[in-house]
Amino acid sequence: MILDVVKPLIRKQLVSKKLLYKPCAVVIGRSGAGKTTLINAICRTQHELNTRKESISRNLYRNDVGCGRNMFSLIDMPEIDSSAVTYKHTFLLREALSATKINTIFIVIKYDSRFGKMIENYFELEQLVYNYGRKIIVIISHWDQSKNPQKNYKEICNLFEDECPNVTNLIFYSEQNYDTEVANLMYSCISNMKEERLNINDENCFFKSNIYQMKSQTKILFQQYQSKANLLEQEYTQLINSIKSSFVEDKDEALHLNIVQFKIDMEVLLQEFRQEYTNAMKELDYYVFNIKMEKENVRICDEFLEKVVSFMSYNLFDNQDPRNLIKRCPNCKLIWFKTEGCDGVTTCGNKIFTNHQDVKSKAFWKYNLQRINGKLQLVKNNMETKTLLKAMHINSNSNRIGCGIEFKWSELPKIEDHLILQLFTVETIDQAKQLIQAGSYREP
Ligand SMILES: Nc1nc2c(ncn2[C@@H]2O[C@H](COP(=O)(O)OP(=O)(O)OP(=O)(O)O)[C@@H](O)[C@H]2O)c(=O)[nH]1
Ligand SMILES: [Zn+2]
Repeated sequence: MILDVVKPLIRKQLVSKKLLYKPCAVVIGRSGAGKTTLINAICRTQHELNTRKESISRNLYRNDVGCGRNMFSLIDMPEIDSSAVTYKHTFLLREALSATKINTIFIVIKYDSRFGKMIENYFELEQLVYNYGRKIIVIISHWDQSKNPQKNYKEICNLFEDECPNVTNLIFYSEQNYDTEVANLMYSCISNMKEERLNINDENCFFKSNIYQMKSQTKILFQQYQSKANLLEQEYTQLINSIKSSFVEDKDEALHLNIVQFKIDMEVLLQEFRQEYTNAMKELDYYVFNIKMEKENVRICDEFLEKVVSFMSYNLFDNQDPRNLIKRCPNCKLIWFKTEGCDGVTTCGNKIFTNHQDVKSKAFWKYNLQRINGKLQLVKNNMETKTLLKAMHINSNSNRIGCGIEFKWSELPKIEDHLILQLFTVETIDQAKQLIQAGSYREP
């Protein structure tokens, strides 16, 4: 076997399973291991590299992966530095680990020619998630620094097998350009593990010495946030229940809009609370307050999403459904057919654009959500009947096309069913789905 230095590798090749929900994994690593670089690359995010800020700006990030064949999200853990295992670190770590259901824990370890260092590094991180050894996958980063990857690959695999039998798999990668492959390898591990809510409580010895009591004032403010968030959730739940049981043309789109808008409203609420209390609290109180709110935000949005998805006639996480794969650019209206990364941030274009225009266009939904006399309601938009201009594969090799703006793929409405039928020259959406499954769709 000839090993390519930069191409990612995996110890045990797994067959990816098709999941009908969007799985989530957490990524842990010591400062400098390359965690942020990895997440930025596959999620197309732009979190600052190597920010050793002790500050409150550190958030509980959950990022949608924007490349590869499958949808999943990653929670970025706080940088961990053995010399500075502060209360904040452990608090954020604990909250992040238990914010949502997790399939996999990725531990990122920087390649070191002294292999013992990597093992040491592993054990140091493993203790944070000790009870969940079965969920751990090790990612060896900086793989380009190996002088003899073919030999080292075998040696490292054997070493981990002997010293850390807990670890069921190893991925080797370096930052060069193989984002899609890394995302696919990560998904193959994730999809073969169950999702579960990790139960990390104060009794866990690691956190014991760091118990902190939230001040009663902070508690009250957090409860205020909670009750506002719950009210919002009730309001939206009422609306989706009424949509479900009444005659609404294109229920799927109306329901999808509710998911997108609910998330926006929840984010606005979070921002309001953040801004209002930044200066009112001591730094540590504010830090805890902020993370607690973020966690609550994630939990409530997940619950709402689960509810709405169950009301829809197709699965929003099915990566073979044309309604998830074909979207219209909100700016230039070009229709894209996407076989990879149908979730996170996408650029309208088949090539990287150098002159980014900052165009703020809004996706055009059939409906609109408005508060009329204080009541949240679904209002129909006036639609022009859309005709098909042209459709392109987003990874097509033809000349540069598209307008270059960025948008979040999963937050755009599906295109009209009749256009999908026209594109695939079929009679039903199911037939289009079959063509996609068979891999026999070609751009017109
Ligand atoms: N040669 C090489 N350098 C890398 C690789 N991945 C990341 N780096 C570099 O390593 C440094 C640290 O990367 P980060 O992504 O900031 O590491 P981190 O684990 O997020 O560290 P914190 O931000 O402190 O949590 C950066 O300068 C990266 O450019 C890699 O695969 N190969
Ligand atoms: Zn465009």
